[in-house]
Amino acid sequence: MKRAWLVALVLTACVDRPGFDLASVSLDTLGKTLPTGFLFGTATAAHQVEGGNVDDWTDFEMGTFPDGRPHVANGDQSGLADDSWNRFDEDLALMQALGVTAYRFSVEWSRVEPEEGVWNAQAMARYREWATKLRAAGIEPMVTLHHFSLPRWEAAKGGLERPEIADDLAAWARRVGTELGDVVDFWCPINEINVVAAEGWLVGAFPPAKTGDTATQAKVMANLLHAHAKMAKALREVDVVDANGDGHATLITTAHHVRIFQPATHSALDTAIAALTDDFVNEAIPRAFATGHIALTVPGTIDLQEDVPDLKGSIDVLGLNYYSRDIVRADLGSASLSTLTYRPGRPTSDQGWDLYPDGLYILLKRYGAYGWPIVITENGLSDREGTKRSLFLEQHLAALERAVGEGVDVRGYFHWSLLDNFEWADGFTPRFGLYQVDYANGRTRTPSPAVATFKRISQNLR
Ligand code: GCO
Repeated sequence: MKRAWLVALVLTACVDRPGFDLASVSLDTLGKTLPTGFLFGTATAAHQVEGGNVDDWTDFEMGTFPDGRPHVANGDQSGLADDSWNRFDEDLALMQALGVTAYRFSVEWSRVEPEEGVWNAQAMARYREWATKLRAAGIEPMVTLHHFSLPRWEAAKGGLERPEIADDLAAWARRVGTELGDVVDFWCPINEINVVAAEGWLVGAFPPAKTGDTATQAKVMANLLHAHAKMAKALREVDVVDANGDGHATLITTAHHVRIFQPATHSALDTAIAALTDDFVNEAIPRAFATGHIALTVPGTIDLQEDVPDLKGSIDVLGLNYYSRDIVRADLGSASLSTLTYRPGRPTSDQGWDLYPDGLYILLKRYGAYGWPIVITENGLSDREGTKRSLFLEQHLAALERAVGEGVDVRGYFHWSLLDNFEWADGFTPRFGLYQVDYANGRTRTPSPAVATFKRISQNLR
């Protein structure tokens, strides 16, 4: 017993170990050892910033849970959001002031295909204009094709629960790839397969707001993995123009949400459930990309096995979205088998998320072993006052640079986000922007202190 306790302690200590000395992070040198051409950018998603979108989220935002609570905190609706649809030039100028070399944004399916088979050429032309302007400004566009929202007509057919969603998303990818392929090389077919399934079918915080339906949660993940494989194939077929001349007409990534999971106690049960959670959330998806076999298992609740040979080789780059760490307490009565908490006394974001830069280092070292080049497709925090973002940025970049120094092939970092925006079920309260948006006053954009930090780091990059 005593020995087991000691082993657990040592293991936990290992997980915690690579603490780094903050004093050693210097803005004079931060980023200087990153590879030439490192993509240093920001990320957004259409429904969160554009404004004026009409999709399944629009309907969800107007709804309530059975107990009367609004689906979105404070009854917020995305509405005009940041009005970025009409302010691209202004936002591009903000990016230039930051010194970004890349920008990840999503193309909103409901805008371009508002009714099934009915295409809005003007909307597509606007996205084309954006990609063209970005490229002219020396900013590499990365385009996401599904970032949580679906056209109403697609949701009405059954949305992500239907296996046919894979073919519909592939047709969508084919269309966008055909239209934008000569100005876009870098594609992210689907954002956060694990999150969209968990929030929609386990937690119930996203449409269709189902809870504890782990069987459908797994099915949705599998449908989206099928979709990814088909979307990647379609993009590679239609996008044959190498827009930036780097030898790749297409680079396919994903935006995989990863977290650090640590057991709340040294008990065998907490330890086992933390390991299981880690495997399901963090590993199952990259493993499917690596092997062409989907294996989603949670003892007693989920058992889904499928061969999808086309998944193997369907990413060129592994994109990771990293935000925080969870402390896992076994809770065998709940559908996820666990309750997630945060360690007390830690620095946190406004939403209480543990700010844990070492986690980025740990995960980069781990995912580097798969052999794909890695891009951090999202990393950020809610910080309304703008007092923590600079340090957050410095610490996470230092963690990344340390992993690169130890041989991990990391090609880029995208900060979430360029602007404050509509944070899904949490509405407009959390503020993720490098630029703060004043929603009561013309949606004016004001630089947070981290803008200077970002710019400083960008000047260190080659
Ligand atoms: C996600 C999304 C983003 C979020 C961001 C902050 O991870 O949920 O990709 O749309 O806004 O992560 O929570």
